[in-house]
Amino acid sequence: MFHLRCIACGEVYDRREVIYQCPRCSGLLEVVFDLSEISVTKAEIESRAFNLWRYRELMPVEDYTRVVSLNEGGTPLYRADTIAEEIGVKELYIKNEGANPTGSFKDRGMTVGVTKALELGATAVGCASTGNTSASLAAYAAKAGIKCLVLLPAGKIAIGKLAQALLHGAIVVGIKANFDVALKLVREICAKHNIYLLNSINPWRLEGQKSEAFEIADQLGFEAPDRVVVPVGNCGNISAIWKGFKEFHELGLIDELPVMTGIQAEGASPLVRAFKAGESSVTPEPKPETIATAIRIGAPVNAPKALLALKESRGIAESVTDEEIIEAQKLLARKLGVGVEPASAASVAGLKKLVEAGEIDRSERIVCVTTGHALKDPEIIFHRYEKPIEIEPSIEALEKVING
Ligand code: AN7
Repeated sequence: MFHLRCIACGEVYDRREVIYQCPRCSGLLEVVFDLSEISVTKAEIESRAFNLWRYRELMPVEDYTRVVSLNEGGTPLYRADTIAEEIGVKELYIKNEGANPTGSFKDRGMTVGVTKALELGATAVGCASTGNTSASLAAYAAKAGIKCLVLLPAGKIAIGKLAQALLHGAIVVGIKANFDVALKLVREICAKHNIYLLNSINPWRLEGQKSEAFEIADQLGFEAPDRVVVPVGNCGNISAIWKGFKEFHELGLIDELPVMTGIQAEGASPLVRAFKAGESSVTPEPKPETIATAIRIGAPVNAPKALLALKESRGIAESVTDEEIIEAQKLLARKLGVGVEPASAASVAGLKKLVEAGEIDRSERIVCVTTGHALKDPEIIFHRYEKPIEIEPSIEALEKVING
């Protein structure tokens, strides 16, 4: 079975308690499985459909036949030889999370999170979001038939994500402030009005996201890569992926653990600064800024978990500029045929920077996670890339174009 435990003071709590932080010390909570009770084999896993529920023994739900699912997970792991050559590493893979039902890795969290919401008797769910969380929660709440409230930093949401939240019928509220302020506000309203909170402070949600690690290992033939590179905002995903690798390792499903590498945008990089200064907590950035709006976060709530993941895996953290992000987005789009939103490209941008700086061994086997689909943010493409060419409808005019 499984229960909740505080990562700071170690206090344990029953899985049926509706809590998001340790009631005693306010520390972050994590879900702990009794792994000695779990005996799933590689063959059993391989006999199942390739989606998140392939790893059902490690998913903390009461009855997996009754989960709220849109068939999330099962995303492609592309071998990216052309990009590997460009960056100068031996073996590179792209784990394309944009291939999830609503176009981001958040769906992995929401299938578990919304299932838990129902199990705990919730009739409404809520979140603050830089976009993808709201798009995903809106869709899963619709599937579950419950109400959904999303708070967004007004004017700072990529248009595709905003459209999704509206499309799926959530109550969409723009807050005239940044994400960090919206998160504070939603936590208050959720507590006051019995709305189940599904930001990544919610430990159940991260359980779904740890399946990224299971899949990467599975797709590499039950082996961990040397390194996993992850874009970082609120610090939930990198923590979840690390937890997934640790559980597979403890169960004997993989022999090695990867090194975790977190990448933030330069204008929103509190984790990177804390990591480089060797600090055990982050100092919030009051005015986070980057074109990668998904990771425009100054006060990451899961920073203690991410710092632990970096420490335990002997990992590193680095920041990249908006220009480097666009360059990496172009590389993925034009050398691999994979369209990702800017935040996602941060992983590849960070890898390139770290390889050039000599901080990553070129002989490693590396997986970069790309977290969200390019269509989430079409505006950035219109602003940063070539414009379409308009001509009169004649062969002569067309020939002029193709002849450059
Ligand atoms: C594409 O949707 O925080 O470090 O509210 O959308 O776990 O926060 C999004 C985060 C990376 C960072 N890539 O993950 C939200 C939100 C994409 C994202 C991240 C996000 P975390």
